[in-house]
Amino acid sequence: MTNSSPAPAPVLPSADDLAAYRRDGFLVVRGLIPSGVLDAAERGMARFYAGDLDAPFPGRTRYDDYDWTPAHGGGLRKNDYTSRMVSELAALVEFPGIGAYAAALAGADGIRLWHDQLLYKPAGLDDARGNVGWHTDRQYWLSCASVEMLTCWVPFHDCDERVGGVSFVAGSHRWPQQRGLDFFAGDLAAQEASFRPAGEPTRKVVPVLRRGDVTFHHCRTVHGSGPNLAAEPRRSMAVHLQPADNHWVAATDPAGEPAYHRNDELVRVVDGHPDYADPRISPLLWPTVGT
Ligand SMILES: O=C(O)CCC(=O)C(=O)O
Repeated sequence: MTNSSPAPAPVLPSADDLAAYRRDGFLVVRGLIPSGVLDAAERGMARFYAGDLDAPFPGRTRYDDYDWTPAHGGGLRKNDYTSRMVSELAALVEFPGIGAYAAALAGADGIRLWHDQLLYKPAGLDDARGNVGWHTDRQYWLSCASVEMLTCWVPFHDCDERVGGVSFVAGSHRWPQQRGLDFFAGDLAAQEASFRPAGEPTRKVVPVLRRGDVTFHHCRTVHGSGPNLAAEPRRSMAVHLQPADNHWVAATDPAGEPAYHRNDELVRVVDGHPDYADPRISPLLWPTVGT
């Protein structure tokens, strides 16, 4: 006879949470991630920067085209797919509470990882080098059939505006897609002049988060973040998520070019198209095996 007790049932959104997510395009969830998972993620982040990888990533080197490398110096560090290389970061993105909560918000039967983004904002940077420009995630995911993709943003510590926490434009997931949005644009104030539809107020919210809290945001929600004025670097992981039935579609970007995502080159090809259900890149996070 084994002594193991079943894993606790994951926390799920209440009816009020679902209504708030649908109204605002983002939601704060308190206490979702246990401190042990965050402690391990901190170690995993340090191991990634030290080049201490558990697995060479299929189809790419440690750094990708848009990734931070030491040659970029002291600005924002953004590194994608790190959970496929470092086990502690895999444990964070695969923490069942994330996938279960996301499935409920997206109204999906299952949730797969789309990809992760490890983000490090150096301390005391009061210029644009640490900023994340206003953008939507959807603008980078046009080859995805699903318009209910979402992101769980996980800070590894307490986080607020002073630390350069993420700012969400409430209700912007219902706006038509705007021009002038760009993750890599540093001048947030200049961007703001262009992305707001005529007559729409801009209500920016930077949630105050305690360690263990996360936010979820819809893929069409405009968001960005300002400088980290605190004494410690801001450390976090964006876990980008897809409903399990998401699949590749032929689409064009605003410039009329075929829509492309880096996943298209990394996942296996099935019937001549990228398979966004390739478990090496996009494992099923919810339901977990045995659920
Ligand atoms: O970490 C940030 O400031 C921005 C993160 C982001 O763009 C995202 O989670 O989609």
